[in-house]
Amino acid sequence: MSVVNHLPVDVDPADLEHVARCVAVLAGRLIVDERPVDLGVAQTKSSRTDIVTEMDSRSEQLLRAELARLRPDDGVLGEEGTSQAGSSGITWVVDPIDGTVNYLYEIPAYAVSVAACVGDLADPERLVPVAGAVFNPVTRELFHAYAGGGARLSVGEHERRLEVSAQTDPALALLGTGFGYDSAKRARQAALLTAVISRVRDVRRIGSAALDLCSIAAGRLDVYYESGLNPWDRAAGQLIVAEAGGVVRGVDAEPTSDLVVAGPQVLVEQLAAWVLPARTWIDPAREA
Ligand code: LIP
Repeated sequence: MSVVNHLPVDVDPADLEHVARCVAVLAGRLIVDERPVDLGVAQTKSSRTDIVTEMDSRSEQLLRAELARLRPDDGVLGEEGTSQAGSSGITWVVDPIDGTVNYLYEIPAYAVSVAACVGDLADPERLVPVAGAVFNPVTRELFHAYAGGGARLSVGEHERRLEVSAQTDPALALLGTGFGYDSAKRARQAALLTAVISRVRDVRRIGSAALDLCSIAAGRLDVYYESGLNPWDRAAGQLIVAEAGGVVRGVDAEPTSDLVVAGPQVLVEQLAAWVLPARTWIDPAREA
């Protein structure tokens, strides 16, 4: 059954996409235009390398305020701590700066990711996106989609429809992946990559899951996998891949923090067949 059937009756996903685009661009401009010259690390989270800057917090505050103004009955879940239930059946899942380490190092590969989702806020892993936008404020590329409406890339006045890669041969596939903030887990993720790297064309580590997924939707990467992603890292991007004709799965049918694999069906199934048996490398606690 299409996700559109889960939408509250009075909600048009195209309207939600419009809101996602507007607030993503607003927050994107903020993090570029108001970046302090001496930007530093404001605090750390799960490890010394899992950082938050003052602009992550300011971007999330702006997103929360704009969403409250435009959609007062909706809920919001944000990376920097916002978790607010709504009464409308729609929950916004936002990453105020996806690729925060790139932002700190001024590597122009970071984005604001905003997704309108249906589902239960108490079970964030299973929130289902119905509209979303990912904005890279440096390239000014705005990736966006709503359920059933297709995926697009807008840059200024120009807009084009997105379609995933037509590549079917894994040996010619450009693979995207990423690593977590826990050093022991990174070592296991690297071990897993050694089992895959000789079977693909080459590997790219962009540093933003939202931009990785949008690169899949645009055919700039052929296939992608990563473990350890949070709902805000992937919500908008996974809808944009699906609306560009790709598939996004996890260990089972649905993507979760355990694993996300995205791309054209053929490559996703092949990559999953390589990655899943190696799951114990990712998390020794898990049965193979
Ligand atoms: C990042 C993800 C990236 C992953 C990083 C980090 P953040 O999100 O987008 O794919 O490899 O470890 O999780 O922390 O910049 O929002």
